[in-house]
Amino acid sequence: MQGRPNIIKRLSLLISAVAAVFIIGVVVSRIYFTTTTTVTSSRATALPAPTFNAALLNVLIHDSYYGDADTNLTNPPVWTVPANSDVIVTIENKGTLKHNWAIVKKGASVPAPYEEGQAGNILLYGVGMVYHNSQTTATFTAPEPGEYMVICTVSGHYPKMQGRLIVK
Ligand SMILES: [Cu+2]
Repeated sequence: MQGRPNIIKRLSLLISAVAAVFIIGVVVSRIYFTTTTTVTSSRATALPAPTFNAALLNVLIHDSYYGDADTNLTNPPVWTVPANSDVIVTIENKGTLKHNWAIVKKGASVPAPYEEGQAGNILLYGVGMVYHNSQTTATFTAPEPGEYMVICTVSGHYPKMQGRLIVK
């Protein structure tokens, strides 16, 4: 029975220690929060501006040519983008047929007329099919500087349907 008062004594000591820590914590946090409200932004350092070199391209499609006139064969439309840019291309198909916009690898020869899927390895990038009366947006990284042929890969649309992409 002699240990009992000891335990009570220790418990009360422990409780008062916890209470003291709690009270000190409240006081310290009050001081801390009231004094930190006056912090100024003079030490904020400016971050370097993000480098995102975006280029926008708008491509208009009719049956079956790019741009405003059915003269792609003699006067192909030219789209120019800066080197090392992230190109956001928006393609609007105002025709009644499906079309697309595909970049041909530099130096590759395109069979004329081109049949869909033919010589598939000649293509560098394609936006996929754009159906009639619809619009699609795609992104690609500009290939190395130079001039590229752009074709519609729907069977028989090339060579009537073509343009040029210039990266410089
Ligand atoms: Cu087409």
